[in-house]
Amino acid sequence: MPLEGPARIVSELTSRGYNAEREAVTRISSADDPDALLESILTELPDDALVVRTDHVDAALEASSSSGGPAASEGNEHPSTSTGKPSHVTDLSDVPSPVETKECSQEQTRSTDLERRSIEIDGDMTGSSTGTGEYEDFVSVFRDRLERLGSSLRSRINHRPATAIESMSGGSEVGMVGLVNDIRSTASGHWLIELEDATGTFPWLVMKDREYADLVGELLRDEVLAMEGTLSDDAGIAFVDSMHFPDVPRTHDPSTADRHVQAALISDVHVGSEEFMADAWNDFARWLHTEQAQHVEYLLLAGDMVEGVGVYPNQDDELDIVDIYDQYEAFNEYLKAVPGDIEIVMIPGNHDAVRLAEPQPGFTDDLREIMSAHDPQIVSNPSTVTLEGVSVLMYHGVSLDEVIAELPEEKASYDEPHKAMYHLLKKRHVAPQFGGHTRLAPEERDYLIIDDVPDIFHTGHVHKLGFGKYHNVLAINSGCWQAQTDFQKSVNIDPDAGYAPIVDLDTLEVTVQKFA
Ligand code: D5M
Ligand code: FE
Ligand code: ZN
Repeated sequence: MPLEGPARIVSELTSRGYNAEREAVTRISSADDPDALLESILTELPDDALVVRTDHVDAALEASSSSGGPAASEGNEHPSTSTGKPSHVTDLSDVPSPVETKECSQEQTRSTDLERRSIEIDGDMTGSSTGTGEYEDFVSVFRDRLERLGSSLRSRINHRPATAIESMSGGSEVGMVGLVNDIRSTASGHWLIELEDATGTFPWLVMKDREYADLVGELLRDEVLAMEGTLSDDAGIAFVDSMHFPDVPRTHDPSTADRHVQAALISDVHVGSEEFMADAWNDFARWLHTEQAQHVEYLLLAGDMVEGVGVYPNQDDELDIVDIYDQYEAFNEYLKAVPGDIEIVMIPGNHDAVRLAEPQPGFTDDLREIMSAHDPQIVSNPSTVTLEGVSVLMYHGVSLDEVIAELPEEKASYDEPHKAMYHLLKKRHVAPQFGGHTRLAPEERDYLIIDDVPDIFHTGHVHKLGFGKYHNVLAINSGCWQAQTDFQKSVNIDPDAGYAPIVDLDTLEVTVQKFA
């Protein structure tokens, strides 16, 4: 890697518990005697400082020139700093407390156009959960889903409520907007789909030789769609002529940033697991300090920060850190290795210490406090974060297991996770099917609906890297930082670990950096 100089400086700083601005690192590494300069900076650094900034470098340079001697002469007395060895940031002993770091990180600046940065959050339901777990809440969340997802469909077809269709005569042309209640194959190989709306249910038959038969394989229970067709002679069933999905319009024209700026989209760090890849993470963090990464100003983290406890049976056997709070403390240390002037936004996943049912609120205050060193924005799963005009729908991705299990291999597989994401975009819902892997928290409002078409859809969870475009929306599943677990070995999941997909926010192009 062409990072020798800056990478070594960063490594040295991290091993001593310091973070640094990229410009400061560049200046130190290009000094005549970087090691000596570094030592004099650290000597001069205020006790409470955790981030080495350019003004610290300037002050050290000035002090050495006004004292008449080169900084190098002081530095030589110090132990060598040029080991070049990767440092680990797990050593909690020499790193000051998170709270101090938080104050400090707020002062930092990255070298470039700070004032051009912007982050807006939409759909963060942290603190606004209304669910009581009662049956009525399920009724209201599904009613909200039908109402909101159905509204665009209702303007596209001539529709009738289920009860009105029941009283129409045989042979009539009909249309209905509803939730998929049931999908069954008939003895003769056709498909019977029961649609439900606020008034009742009605059965729709897809004949196996119709072009729409192939779409039946994509359907999930509880998704909202519209069907048009013809009533049978006895008016007891409708033969499907067409199906319509909420979908993303093909004409969707994504927004882009008006300068060259990048975001790293990652997930599934799994700190606390024996398989967490600390070296890969540290390499990634070091790379972020280099010139090659100078345009990376945002880091999005789509859940599973830590391994958690009791998430899966026998998970304890593979825990490196057994206490959940200790796991977050360690995760916080790993976050500190990321340059302080990169903006971080994160959502929880199924391994994190929040309720499993979705939407998942963005952590309680005690955990936020533990993770505060880098001052990340922590929002609910899912949430939409808009970076300089580019909207990114962040969702951890538990429903992808379901999409992959239910759909035929060629439509969704672990090898091409982005294609599974396409189906969620088509259904305009991040977790349509209720009652399987994905747990749904009953709320007054369905927070899992994809109301506005995002420019980027970012998920994780399945530990596979994959990206592609669906109707101009960039879908990225971001891999993980955890090597293969025993469970994954037993079911043949070969994770893509140690990759960081980097998105150009001005062009929505993706490059992938590998650190393992
Ligand atoms: O899950 C990572 C991937 O592995 C995701 O596709 C689920 C699957 N997985 C991992 N462990 C299990 C167990 N024990 N049962 C079922 N599925 C599993 P993550 O939740 O991010 O670890
Ligand atoms: Fe995970
Ligand atoms: Zn997960």
